[in-house]
Amino acid sequence: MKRVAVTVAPIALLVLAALPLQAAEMKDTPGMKSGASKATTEKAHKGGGTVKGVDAKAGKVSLAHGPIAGLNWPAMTMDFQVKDKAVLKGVTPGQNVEFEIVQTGQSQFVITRIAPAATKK
Ligand SMILES: [Cu+2]
Repeated sequence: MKRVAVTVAPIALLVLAALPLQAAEMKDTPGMKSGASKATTEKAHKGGGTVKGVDAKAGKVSLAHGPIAGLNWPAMTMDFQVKDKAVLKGVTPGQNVEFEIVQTGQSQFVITRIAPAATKK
């Protein structure tokens, strides 16, 4: 019994010693950045769509958005609350936009950034 314990311990130490090294490697790898913040609820999900309506006073925008992979959302039209009403400045119905959504609670989302899509003028 004792022999088993003695042989297992050094292996466990080796594994523990290797973990910080792996973490450091991942940090330096380009393209791993988004994966690093996956666990946080503050992660911003990027989407694109068309503005259907704007309520600047209420800080709301209605968007016909495309699928949002990060949230497993299909394309749909829905209303969003914006985090800061200032981001709605210059946003008008009919505009093609790119935006970022952050989840603030269960089934609660706010738009943190919305701007005209970088396409045709
Ligand atoms: Cu939606």
